[in-house]
Formats: sequence, C-alpha cells, structure tokens
Amino acid sequence: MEKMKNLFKQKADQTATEVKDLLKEHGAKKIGEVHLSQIFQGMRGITGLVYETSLLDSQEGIRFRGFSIPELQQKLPKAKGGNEPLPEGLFYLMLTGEVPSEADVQAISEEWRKRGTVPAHVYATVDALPKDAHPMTQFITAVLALQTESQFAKKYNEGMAKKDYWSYAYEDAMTLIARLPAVAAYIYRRKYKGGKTIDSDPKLDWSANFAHLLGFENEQFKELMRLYLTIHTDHEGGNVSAHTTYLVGSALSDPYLAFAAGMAGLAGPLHGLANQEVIKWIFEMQKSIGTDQPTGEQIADYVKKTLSEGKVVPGYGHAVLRKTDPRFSAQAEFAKKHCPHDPIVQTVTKIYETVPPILQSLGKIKNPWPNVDAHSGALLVHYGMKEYEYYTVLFGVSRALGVLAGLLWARGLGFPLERPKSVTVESVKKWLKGDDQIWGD
Ligand code: NMX
Ligand code: MLT
Repeated sequence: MEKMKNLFKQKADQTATEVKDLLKEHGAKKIGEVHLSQIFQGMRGITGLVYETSLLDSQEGIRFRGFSIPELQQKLPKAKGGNEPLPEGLFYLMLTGEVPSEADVQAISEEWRKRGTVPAHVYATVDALPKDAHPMTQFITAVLALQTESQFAKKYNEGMAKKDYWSYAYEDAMTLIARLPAVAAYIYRRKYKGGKTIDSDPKLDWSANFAHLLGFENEQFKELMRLYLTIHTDHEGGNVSAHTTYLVGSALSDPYLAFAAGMAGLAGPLHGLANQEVIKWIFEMQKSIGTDQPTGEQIADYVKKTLSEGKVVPGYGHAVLRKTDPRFSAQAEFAKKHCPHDPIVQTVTKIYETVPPILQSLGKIKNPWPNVDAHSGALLVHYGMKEYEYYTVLFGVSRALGVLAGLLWARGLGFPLERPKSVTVESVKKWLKGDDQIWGD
C-alpha cells in the first residue's frame, strides 16, 4: 500500500509548489467582498477554505476530483458481480487525484483488512455507556477511545518535525478508517441485536464486510452499502463535519480527535442527523394518517402541519445546493432498479412531488429541493434496517473517507492553524459610527 502513500506525497509536494508560486504572483488578488449580513448568517457565500477532495456546484451538485456521481459509477472499480463503485476507489481518487485500477482498490481493501482489529478497550469503553445512549454518542466515544492508538500524537510528543506531519496523519487515517466498520457494527449489534457480534469476513470488500458485520447478508444490501458509503463521503470543505474536522486538525489535534469533533457536528439535526429525522417524520406521518401509502393531498396537509408547528421539513433545503441533490437522484435510481414497489420508496417519491411547491410558496426558503437525507432511510427500511437512530452512524463511517482525505491534504500542504477574526455586536455598532475597525490585520 506504499504506492498510494507515495503518490499522495508526490501530488501534495507538487501542489504545494504550485500554491507557493500562485501566492507569490497572485496572493494580493481580491476574491470577493464580505457583507455585514453574511457574518450574521452563518458565513453563507464567503469563500474561506481550500479543500482539495471535492467541489460543490449549487446547480449541478458534488464532483469528486472533477467526477460526478454517475461518472464515479462508471469509472471506479466494482466488486465482482456488482454495479456500484467501491468506496476504497473513491478514497484513492480523493487522495491522489487519479482513478485507481482494480489492483489499487484491492490493495486498499487488503490494507484496511490488515489494520481492522479493534483494541479491546474500545469495546469496553462503549460498554460503559448505557445501551440507550444515542448511537452517535456511542460512535464518537468509540472514536475517542481508538485515539490511544494515534501515531501522530505519539510522534508529536516525541518531537516530530513539521515535514513529517502528513506521514503519521496518513497512518492514523488509514487505521481509523479500517476500524470504523467493526466499531460501528458493534454499536448496532449491542443496541439492537442483544450484543451478539459477528466476525469479519476477510473475503469481502470494506462495504460488504460492514454489511456482514451489521448482520445483513442480502447481496442487494451490500450493493446499497457500496453506493451509500461512496456518495456520503464528501461534500466539499464548508459543511459542518468536514469544516470541523479540518478546523480541529489545524490545531494539530490528531486525526482521531479531529474526526470525533467532525462527528459531533454530523450528529446535529440540520446536518447528518437529518437522515434519522426524515424516517422518523415519515413514520409519524404514517401513524397520524393511518396508512403507509398516503396520498399527495394527505402528505401536503402533513407538511403544512409540520411547518405550522415551527419545524423544518427534514431532508429538504440546503445551504449551498439550489437543485435536487444528485445524491438523492442516485438513491432514487437505485430504488427504481431494486425496489420500486416498496410503499416507503413510493412515499418518498410522492413527498418529492409534493414538498418543493409548498416550500417555494413560503418565499423564504432558498432551496425547496431534496438533499441526500430525503432518500437514504427509505432504502435502509426496505432492506430491514428500521432502527433510524442508527442511520447517522452509517453516514459517519462514509464521511470518514472524505474528511480524513481532506485532513491529509491540509497536512500535506502544510496549512496553518485556522483562526478567523470575530466581532461583537457592540463593535459592529461602533464601526458603523466610524469609531472602530472590525477587520483583522
Ligand atoms: N423546512 C422548513 N423551513 C426551512 C427548510 C425546510 N426544509 N429549509 C430552510 N428553511 C427555512 C430556514 O429555517 C430559514 O428560516 P428562518 O428565516 O425562519 O430562520 C429559511 O427557510 C431560510 O433558510 P435557507 O437560507 O433556505 O437555508 P439555510 O442555508 O439557512 O439552511 C438547511 C439549510 C439544510 C439547514 C435547511 O434547509 C434545513 O433546516 N433543512 C432541513 C434539515 C435537513 O434536511 N438537513 C440536512 C442537510 C444535508 N445534510 O446531510 O447535512
Ligand atoms: C453534506 O453532505 O455535508 C451536507 O449536504 C451539508 C452541506 O454540504 O452543507
């Protein structure tokens, strides 16, 4: 697996030289203006980060190193007999910028298999939590327990030079990713399946083995996991989980600590927890209406009720996207192919036909279209995973690939501590009177 590590280093060095030259010549160029309103509104529209692994277009959606989701489905290596891309391949692509060969992807599966054994104290730490603790709380706790293995922290403690940061961050990222399926499956089996765990199957790829560890042997579910774990990996750098990982990593907190912080962000209902909220909302709607096949009119009434109670419609809207999320469309395609007649899948389609015009009519919502979370739960329910509180853990296992690749690029390019300037309302008022300045030096 030295090939991927060496190629990453070569690409990072090359990019670092380009960045140096670029800044020497163009560093003083302005890239935009910041309006006072933007600093009160979640910094929307302010470009403030460099993040190499993916880029989001508000109309077209995500591209990973220039490739759309349908292009990934076409170009990335697949499992034998499968049609969906292997996330191992996307990790290679995000890290090196190159499309991997079958052999490259097999080497990653093998490397993650080798590194996959979870130390016993991690399970003991999870066991110390009550079983009814939210799965994301258990997941973040387990990631923090895994941190005792950090090579980066150990080497820093021994006096590591800056030029070596990337190398030990790489080792940590690889080990952490390798161990996440076992840790995540342990949490699922502990909370929902009486604690009966399942051994890894060394013949399987990372996603199929994860499905197996969870207790799902259906081949279509394994395909779903390959797709799911691919499309949830990355969404450029400004989303809460990626930005938090990047920010905490900039303090030279090791990849375990940085990822745990990112996962605490993913656990918020406006971010990754929205996937549980969507299914919870659909189940509550079914109960309230008394059918698992509500009509468009019944859905419209329920949406209006949700809005009148001052709640958001989960799975709809986005801070950057202004069209239907291509991750929603990829899952809708999967559903069309494998389970078009499932009532919950049909309900998701009806919600898609019903919600956007209602949200649009409110006049204040910038994006009335569905995001990734509007579809994922219905597919999981179809294959028998109905424990929706667990869904964000699946998102988190996938997101590890993107945010850790992003973190490695930050260390590979030698990026500094992130520390933007903040202001108080009082200082803004003074600035408006001409008494104070609110920009940093
Ligand atoms: N339902 C009801 N109201 C909404 C929705 C929605 N789905 N989306 C936005 N709004 C409201 C929003 O709360 C705000 O209201 P107010 O002015 O009263 O505070 C107003 O519309 C304007 O918001 P926007 O500028 O359109 O959206 P913003 O960028 O602030 O927020 C989200 C983006 C994603 C937080 C928001 O659309 C939302 O809360 N959606 C539902 C939760 C969700 O699906 N999150 C998942 C995002 C994807 N992910 O996986 O992370
Ligand atoms: C994500 O995948 O991170 C979400 O769509 C949220 C975002 O991009 O802001």
